[in-house]
Amino acid sequence: MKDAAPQTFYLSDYTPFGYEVRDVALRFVLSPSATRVHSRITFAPNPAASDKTFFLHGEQLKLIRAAINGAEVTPNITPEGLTCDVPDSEFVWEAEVEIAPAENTALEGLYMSNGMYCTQCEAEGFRKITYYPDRPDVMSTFTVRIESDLPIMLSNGNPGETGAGYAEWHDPWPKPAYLFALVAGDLVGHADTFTTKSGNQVDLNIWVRPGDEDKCAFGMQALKDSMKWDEDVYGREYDLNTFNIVAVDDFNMGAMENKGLNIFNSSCVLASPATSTDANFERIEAIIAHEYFHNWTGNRITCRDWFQLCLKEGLTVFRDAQFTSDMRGEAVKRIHDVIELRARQFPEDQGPLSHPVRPEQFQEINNFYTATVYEKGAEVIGMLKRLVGDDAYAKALDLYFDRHDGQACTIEDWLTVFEDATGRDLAQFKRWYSQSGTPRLSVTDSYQDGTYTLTFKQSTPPTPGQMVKDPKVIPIAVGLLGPNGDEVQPTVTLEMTDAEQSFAFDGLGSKPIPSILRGFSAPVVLDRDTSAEERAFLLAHDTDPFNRWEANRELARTTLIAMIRDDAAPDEAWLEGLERVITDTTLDANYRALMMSGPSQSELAQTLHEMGITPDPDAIWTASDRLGQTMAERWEAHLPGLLAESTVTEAYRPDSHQAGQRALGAAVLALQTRLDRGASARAQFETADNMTLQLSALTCLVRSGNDEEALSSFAAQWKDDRLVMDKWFGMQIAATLPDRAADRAKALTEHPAFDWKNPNRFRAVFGSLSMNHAGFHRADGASYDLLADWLITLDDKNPQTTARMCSAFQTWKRYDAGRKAKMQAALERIQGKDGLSRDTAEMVGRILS
Ligand code: 0A1
Ligand code: ZN
Repeated sequence: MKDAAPQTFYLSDYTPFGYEVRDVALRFVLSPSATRVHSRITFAPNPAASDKTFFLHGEQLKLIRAAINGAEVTPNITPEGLTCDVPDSEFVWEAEVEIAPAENTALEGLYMSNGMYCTQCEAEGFRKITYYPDRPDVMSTFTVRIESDLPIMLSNGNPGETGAGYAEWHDPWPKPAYLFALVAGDLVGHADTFTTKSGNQVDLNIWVRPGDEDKCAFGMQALKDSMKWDEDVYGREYDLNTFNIVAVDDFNMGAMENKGLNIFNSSCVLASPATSTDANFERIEAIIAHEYFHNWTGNRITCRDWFQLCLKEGLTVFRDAQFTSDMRGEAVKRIHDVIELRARQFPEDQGPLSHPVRPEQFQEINNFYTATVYEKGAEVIGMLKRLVGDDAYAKALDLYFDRHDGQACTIEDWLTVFEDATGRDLAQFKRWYSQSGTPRLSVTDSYQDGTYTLTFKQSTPPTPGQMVKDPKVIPIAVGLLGPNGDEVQPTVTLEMTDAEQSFAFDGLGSKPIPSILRGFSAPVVLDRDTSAEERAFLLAHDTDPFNRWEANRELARTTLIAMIRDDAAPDEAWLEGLERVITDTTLDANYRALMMSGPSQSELAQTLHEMGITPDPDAIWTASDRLGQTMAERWEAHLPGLLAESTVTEAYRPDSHQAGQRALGAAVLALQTRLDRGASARAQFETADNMTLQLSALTCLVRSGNDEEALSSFAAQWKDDRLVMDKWFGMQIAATLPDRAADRAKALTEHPAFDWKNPNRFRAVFGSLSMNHAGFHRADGASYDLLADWLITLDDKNPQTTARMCSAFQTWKRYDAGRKAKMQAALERIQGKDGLSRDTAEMVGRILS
């Protein structure tokens, strides 16, 4: 109900809870529409708190009874929770509540998915299960008893007694309620074991619906690799005798790190060569690692309050990126991450949703699980590591674990650890956590008498609520190349702290060519007036693989912008340089594939916007298409050879070597399809024995517009596999010609398999529509209207997913007046909906502001 003004929460208002929780015992008697939850909680006054109000969160609960020290009490109940008079020394609170998991479509709290009971408590879902101080700084041990006639009943911690119709669990590690989990269903387990470095044997299990057993082996290996990696690299060992993963089909996010019982969106754990692409395998491996790594960075050390979300998420994303880098190669991982950062975080940071890595206010915390908190949060840690060096980073992390194990911490605690471990003052560095916006870094150079000087200027444009920005500490990794391509200055990290600052390099024989921001050493936009020759030189010679790729990307971007603005021809010299790279068989295939992929259409829109130019989605599409056609025609003679070279002859393996070959093959096939009217793609589609090849061929056919037959045969083959059908729904919208996207999406919403309450299916259709840049921005506003209609429908059932998907409109202000007005009208229509959720209201309000 959209009644009173929604409450805003502020970081500066933090106060500790008046009571400590000594122990929690829960008993669940499961039933779809009337589950009973009995709680028995020992509270004691918290000596560190002055406010002794006894407030327990609780939403949508039916209180059956409550007692204190065995005597019945009648608390004062509001829609948000309850208050009650309590003794001033330790006491036992008991409550019995009733909830209806089958009616819970928001997928927060205890809900049902295909007959299975499942929970999602982060951030504030536990309050929909029972009355509790649902805040991360209240930590306790939990004992759980589940009663039902389902064969598998799981909760956190170690298994206890099990008998007919019940199972007990005990988690000895104090945790906040957001890490609570319960699962019950008819599940099959894929079991294994892992022996920790100190010799403890851990039972591992991946629990899935019957029929999915053959899709667990990869996830299990990823889990074991993650456990070993965290021991080897961070010295962190697992701390229970059981570790369970459960796959669930209805889930709002990717996965959740509940202590000892990780719950995964099935799309993020189930994998098989026939049904998953190489990209799926890599993502699954990374998410399994991410959730596992949370055991230390998130669970053992958690957040004091939700403003500190980046404390666990930034660090855990950073750790999972290190893991993927070790498993699959550093350069390619870094390039992938930067592409993602620019595609998702930069638009957020430069638009109406911009917020600091550590936000200082929110209405609905679920709206802050963002690319800024996660990915920019990880970039901030990468910068910190680069500034202090690897050894100091390792020392600081050891100190962090020693000092804060078992605590709920803040960013101040985190930075103090680094200050204590290194003697550095991080006061200025802390601005990365408090100031939003993407800094712009401009650079000029000069050379005289053997001294080369780089002069940098930094500035950050204003963002909502933050008009003035102070200079940040920016680590700028730089190397210098001599005219013959030799590296005359290996990578050094310049530490920029002022608004404008110069750095000199002495003793050079001639003017060098600089390679700046190597490895993308800071999340900034680098402005440098560089000649195409210099970029071409870096494309040919840079010893830093990231910057070599970046030089190519810049050349592609410059060419595309000239094509868009002036209808120019693609740059010949660049295409020649790129041809040398893609035909260089000494280079990694993955890397060559990345070189072949130019900036996406939305990235070009972003660049134009940064240049102060209104992006025209149709012109961007036309230029991108024309460039593809030029490449295809120009490289026609190379394509068959490249296709042959990228053909994998061994049995399918989802490793980076084979994945690289297939990625190169897909890039080449896209060009070949432009020349042979889809003959090669059709042949590959028909003979493919793995999803990567099948889907890349189908994508080419969809892009060519000649796809009806292939789409129906794919659907006929995979109609019973929901995860593959998500791909089918999504790819035919994402890859189709722009003028067909909205109609296709509309038609697919009428397909019998369009189960819109399932977030994966909803996202497959509408996430893909918003990714088809020119299709989403169809000038008549058809896509905007369709998305708005469906967001209005979904909001009643699932506010969280609705709110997240509103971000498709976050860039509305950058477009022309016609499109802008249509997007504004769509947003206002959502905003005007009766009974709009708090989640969606906050998002739309911020986007429109
Ligand atoms: N902590 C999880 C992500 C997550 C966040 C919120 C959720 O429900 C609102 C679910 C999952 C992670 O970082 O993986
Ligand atoms: Zn996480």
